[in-house]
Amino acid sequence: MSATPQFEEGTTLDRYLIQTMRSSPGATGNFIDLIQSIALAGKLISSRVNRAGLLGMFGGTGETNVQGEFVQKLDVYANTTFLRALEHRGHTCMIVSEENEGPVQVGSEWHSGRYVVTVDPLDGSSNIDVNATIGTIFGIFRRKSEEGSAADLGDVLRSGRDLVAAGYLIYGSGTVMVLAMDNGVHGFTLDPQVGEFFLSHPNIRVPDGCPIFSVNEANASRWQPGVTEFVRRVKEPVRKSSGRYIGSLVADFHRNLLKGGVFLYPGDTRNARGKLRLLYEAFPLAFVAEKAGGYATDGRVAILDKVAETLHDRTPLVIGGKAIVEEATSLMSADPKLT
Ligand code: AHM
Ligand code: MG
Repeated sequence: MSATPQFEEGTTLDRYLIQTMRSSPGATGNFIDLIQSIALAGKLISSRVNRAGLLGMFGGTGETNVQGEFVQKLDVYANTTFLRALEHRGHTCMIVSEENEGPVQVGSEWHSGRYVVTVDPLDGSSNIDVNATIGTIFGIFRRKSEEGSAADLGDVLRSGRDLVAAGYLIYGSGTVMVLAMDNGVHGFTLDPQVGEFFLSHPNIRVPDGCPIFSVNEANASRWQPGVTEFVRRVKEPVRKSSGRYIGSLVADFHRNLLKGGVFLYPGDTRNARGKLRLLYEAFPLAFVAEKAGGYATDGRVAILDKVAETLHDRTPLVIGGKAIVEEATSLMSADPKLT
């Protein structure tokens, strides 16, 4: 995917994709189909989220997922909707979802499809019942194995540097799809009356400085010294930083992407690898951050340089503006390794 022309606000997502891929040698249209399928899933999930209270979609199913977390009714709806939207167009061979223990087979024995998609179908789902902002996070790899043969775990257990695109949908006061590719990061807002995404945030760049820091301070007693020292520093009055934490990664990340700052969910003495998942939370958002001029680490190394070992690996995450993430990383990397 090579450099694209500048896009005017109001450009539809479809027009943006067609113009972008026109300048990409060897493009077959598969990638456009895939993004359109993700956008369709986003429209369906957004509509259901907006009517959740009326449709009796608040609350849990009474079950727990592979992570041992309570499954919400909307988690199930979002996962099923996302998988169905991607199933039938022949662009995807395998999907790895937070809600499924194993990789999800797409099409006939994973033989067709050029892309592998990782997804957190409904991130921040503990916020559903209180009408706070939630989202869908996705990452896209081009398969390593040959098209026409069965996809395998080697197509997804790989470095974050192999991502070809990533992004998220945020269901807040409006629904926005943020899409990152080699040509940068662009945001598209859904006009629910027209049923179309329009370019509303062209060429997003993370602002400098640290106007906002986001961390769950309830975990502070279990932090390592580097984390404690970093948070002490960002709270110094001279920094003029504000603390904001929703507990919904998409919402916390999106705000800091637009306004500047840092989000961290470090490992601690109870959870050495923190809470967030590598393949479908940290990798995609790290890709977005880097394409927008920001950065993401696990407190030691760049998130995108890590290699997934299992489908549901967890990782500490520090993400946001480049300088502030580097500052946190230099303090945190002096901490002894947690096991
Ligand atoms: P989820 O994918 O099951 O919703 O869990 C991940 C969420 C993130 O969105 C958020 O950053 C984090 O959990 C909040 O965790 P905590 O409540 O420990 O602060
Ligand atoms: Mg999540």
